[in-house]
Amino acid sequence: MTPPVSLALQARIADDANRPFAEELQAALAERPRRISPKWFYDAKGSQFFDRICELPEYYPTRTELSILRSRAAEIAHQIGPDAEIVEFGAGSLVKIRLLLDALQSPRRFLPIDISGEHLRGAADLLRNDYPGLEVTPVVADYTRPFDLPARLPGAGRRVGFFPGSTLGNFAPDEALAFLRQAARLLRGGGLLLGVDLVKDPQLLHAAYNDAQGVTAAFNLNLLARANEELGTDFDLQAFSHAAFYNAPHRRIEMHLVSRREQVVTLDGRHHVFEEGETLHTEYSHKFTVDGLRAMAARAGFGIGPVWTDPQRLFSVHWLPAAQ
Ligand code: AVI
Repeated sequence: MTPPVSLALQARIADDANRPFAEELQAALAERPRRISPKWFYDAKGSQFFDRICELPEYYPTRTELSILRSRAAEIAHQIGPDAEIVEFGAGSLVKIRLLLDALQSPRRFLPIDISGEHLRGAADLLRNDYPGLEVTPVVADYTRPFDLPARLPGAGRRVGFFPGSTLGNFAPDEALAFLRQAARLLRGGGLLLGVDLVKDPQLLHAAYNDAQGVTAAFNLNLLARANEELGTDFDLQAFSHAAFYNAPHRRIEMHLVSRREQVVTLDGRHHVFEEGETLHTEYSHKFTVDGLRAMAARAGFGIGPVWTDPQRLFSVHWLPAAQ
């Protein structure tokens, strides 16, 4: 016999894997203004949408950062030095880490950190095959919370963090500072290679988050589809629309899901009323100035190293030495 929907639903929410998402969404729907962490974008479908975003003509950050890493690889490798241990925050783009590894002199170890063990294992296996001399040590952890790294390898060079893609911009300012403070502690005596998007013409920014093909809209709305699938919510996807705009005083793109009409959404038996025009805020994407980023890094305990940008100064890659 098929169990009643409410029982099936309770079973799904009670499922340990779904509980953190259910708890955070419940809290987000109850607060005003409503805000949920962008980390919930990245289920398998969301990650595919993000890969497509990175290829869009309007979305300049990925290709611009890649061009900087390619053209400045030798200078970056010089800062890092030989026999380094590279710590990547997030099991990110294999293209970017390969660019770095290919430029480095005898890198000793690669430590990707990700909350998803599955994601990590995939990234680790692919790299092990192609870099036989490199030790790959995946670390399953939420890098936005306190955690520790395995002890350094005897005789290894600097421990260097790699945080590309302007993911730092997705944190709220206090979260970004907390992340940098933790990175400075973990990378003592080494440094952080950090890619961040720069403040620019708001029209360019607007286009990057409102692409003509609607991929960013689908990425945003997928959060609701994921909730329906995993948590049994009853979001009507037709009744919400994607909104992304540049908030100039805060130097950030804000993404929201806007209710197109008055409606009620139910999660685990709790009803949440959306008025027409009410939003669920899903993402910040902060844009930085070089000086602003350096000031924040200094507050977190980093020194100031070289910064590399593209000729149009769309994006920046920073070398931030970490004190001993
Ligand atoms: C992952 N992150 C840096 C992207 C960004 O630009 O903030 C996520 C994204 N959101 C919409 N488009 C891309």
